[in-house]
Amino acid sequence: MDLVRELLQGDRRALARLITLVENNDPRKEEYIQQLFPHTGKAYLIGITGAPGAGKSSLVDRLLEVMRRDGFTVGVIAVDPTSPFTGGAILGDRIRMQDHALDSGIFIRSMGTRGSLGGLSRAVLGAVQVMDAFGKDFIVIETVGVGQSEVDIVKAADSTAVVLTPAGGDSVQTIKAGIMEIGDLFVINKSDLPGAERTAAEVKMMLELKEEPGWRPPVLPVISLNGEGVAGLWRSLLEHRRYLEQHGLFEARRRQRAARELGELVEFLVKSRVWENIRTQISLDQLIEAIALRRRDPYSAARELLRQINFPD
Ligand SMILES: Nc1nc2c(ncn2[C@@H]2O[C@H](COP(=O)(O)OP(=O)(O)OP(=O)(O)O)[C@@H](O)[C@H]2O)c(=O)[nH]1
Ligand SMILES: [Mg+2]
Repeated sequence: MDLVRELLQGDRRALARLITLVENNDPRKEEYIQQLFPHTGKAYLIGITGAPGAGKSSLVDRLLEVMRRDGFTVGVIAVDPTSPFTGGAILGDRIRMQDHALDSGIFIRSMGTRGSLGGLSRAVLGAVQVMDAFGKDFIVIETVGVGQSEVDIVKAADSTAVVLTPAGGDSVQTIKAGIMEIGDLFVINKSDLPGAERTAAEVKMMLELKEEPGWRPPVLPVISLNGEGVAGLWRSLLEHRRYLEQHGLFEARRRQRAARELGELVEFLVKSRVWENIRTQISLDQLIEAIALRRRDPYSAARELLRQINFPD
């Protein structure tokens, strides 16, 4: 288990390699996570989400400067939002964050949605655990708030900032309800553009409608281009963290995360085990043909399969 020891001693190459192994679902993944786990739980997770092109990477880039100035070490996981056909954003993220890559207090990893089909959340959580064990104070997860899987990923964060932009002609009404709910903070990025104040006002109104007691998500104008407002965002993030801790909500969130992670893992293990058994024991062709020709209904066929591998009813 040299890799784990090297990681715990602060070896960045071991960090990079372990993340790759975890992301690729290496057979040793489980063993590695088991060994790393006692060393995790210290990092604070920040989710940054928003529409494609909202300026998330630019914002993270600026945020890193401020966090580093305060002396914190940071891991970044940028979930590549692009479709399998473009793949441009990975390069974009790399270019923009290149300067930081030379800083040993920062570790940046782009993670494709392709390689880890259906297991993106597992891959991200695995990478989080590796960075956490390595000793990063903060882990920033950048994802596009479009698909359910991306939204699920930020749900794992301790604090989530939703990045919006001046709506232009559109109104904030078009913002997906789901994304409003996961925001602990709202950033109006590109506040140098016209309409920023209106967007901020609309978001504030939407938030006030909720009338829930507790933490009031701030709405923060930011210009990532020149860094304006980023220090304020950082202060708000720390404030939110204090709020969670003082109200016992920090532990509650972590418990939620644990529950979700356990659930996802059970599903994953059952699913992979069941299919493994089915594939090695049964030829599916006839059954599929029968369903396609409407000689069999899919439910009874599925149940028959499970019975044949002795899966408990
Ligand atoms: N005018 C203006 N443009 C900005 C600002 N912040 C970012 N941009 C520009 O917006 C574009 C998208 O920025 P990114 O940081 O790549 O946005 P992103 O949300 O990470 O994009 P994806 O990862 O592809 O979803 C770039 O051309 C940025 O230069 C800002 O504050 N003002
Ligand atoms: Mg980006």
